[in-house]
Amino acid sequence: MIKSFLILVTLLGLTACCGCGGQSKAIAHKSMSGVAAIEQSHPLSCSSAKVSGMTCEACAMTVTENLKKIKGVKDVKVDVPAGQVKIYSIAPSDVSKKSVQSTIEKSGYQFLSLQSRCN
Ligand SMILES: [Cu+2]
Repeated sequence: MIKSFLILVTLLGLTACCGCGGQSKAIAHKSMSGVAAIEQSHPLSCSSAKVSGMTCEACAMTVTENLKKIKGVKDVKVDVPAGQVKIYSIAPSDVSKKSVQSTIEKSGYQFLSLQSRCN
């Protein structure tokens, strides 16, 4: 009884961590399917950032939306548990450490590192 109550509190806490409420999940799912829509005929370059502080899909949504404002960035894929953010852009030079770092930090999370490849 006590255990299930704690789990419920944990779930509620995670859902509400950005103050986005219950709708954030549906929105996040929409953006995730967008990754699959990347044009296969014209491969995008992928950069990978390590980010600390993201805890739920609303965090992922915030980071995704803000990174997409960087010129040349076509898509963003966030792995919340891994703290990894994949940034897909037309050219590798579209994604600079400076722009990614300031965007992550303005979004309210901690920027750790940026790699110019995803694997
Ligand atoms: Cu969150």
